[in-house]
Amino acid sequence: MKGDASATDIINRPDTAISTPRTSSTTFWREAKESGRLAQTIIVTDVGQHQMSEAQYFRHDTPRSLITSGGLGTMGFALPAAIGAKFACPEKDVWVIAGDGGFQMTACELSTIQQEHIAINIAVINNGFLGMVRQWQEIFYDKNYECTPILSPDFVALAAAHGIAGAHVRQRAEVIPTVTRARTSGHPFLINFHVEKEDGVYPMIAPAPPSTRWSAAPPPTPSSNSPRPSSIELVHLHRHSGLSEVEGQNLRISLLLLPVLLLFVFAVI
Ligand SMILES: Cc1ncc(C[n+]2csc(CCOP(=O)(O)OP(=O)(O)O)c2C)c(N)n1
Ligand SMILES: [Mg+2]
Repeated sequence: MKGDASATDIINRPDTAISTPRTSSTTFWREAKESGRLAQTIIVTDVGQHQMSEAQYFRHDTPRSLITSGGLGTMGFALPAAIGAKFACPEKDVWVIAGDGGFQMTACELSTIQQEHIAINIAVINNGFLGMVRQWQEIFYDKNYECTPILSPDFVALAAAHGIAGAHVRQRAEVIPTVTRARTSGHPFLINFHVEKEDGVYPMIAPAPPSTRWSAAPPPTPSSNSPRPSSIELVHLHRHSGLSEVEGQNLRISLLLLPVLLLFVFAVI
């Protein structure tokens, strides 16, 4: 499964049995384009790997056609934001693209959708993980999958419990027909995309070293032979001396002014 996702030429690669977040995003875009609805499509994403896949593989040519909670975004954003988008632009096709984790944070809004007859389409990109965090655990924590595997309800059954139609998609070949079915239904529709579990989104930025480290002993004082401390080490020294960056700066200025002050005092005496 993992190897299957390593191919990056997803437009030309042969159709395989399993769908991935990337292939879903591309086929979403392709369906909208081929049906002539691309300029009339608004995508609203949640936060996570699916959000990155959408950003990379759904090509937005129309301004304001992507609503996303952005960096430091909040899981659960997509569904309520899509309701707002549909109210603002009732003539447009509004799609939610959410992860299985984030969707569960505001899934109660399915009631609002049904109550107010809001015909938005929902794509849950279901990888069985808090995928964005899982990817970090895979790469930086030796696959120690702590708290990231998640159990979800059957999202199609959940939608049905609200009176909303839905469908499962397990194979790439099913993506386009199901997306078309949802788009043309005229009612809210939920698609549960069962995608590859351990797909990754790249490029990603590795975590930087922390600017402060807790330590029992103060760091060694730099000698005249030792190289000039870096700005990060300077932050350490200030922190260990109990002074903030600004206080340290003020102290340095005061020490420079002290000899001038002493000279002035002696001159007066
Ligand atoms: C309310 C909230 N909690 C935690 C996070 C941190 N966070 C960012 S992405 C992510 C995982 C999202 O998982 P899922 O919704 O399944 O999307 P996937 O990454 O699997 O596509 C988490 C926990 C967040 N952004 N918002
Ligand atoms: Mg997920």
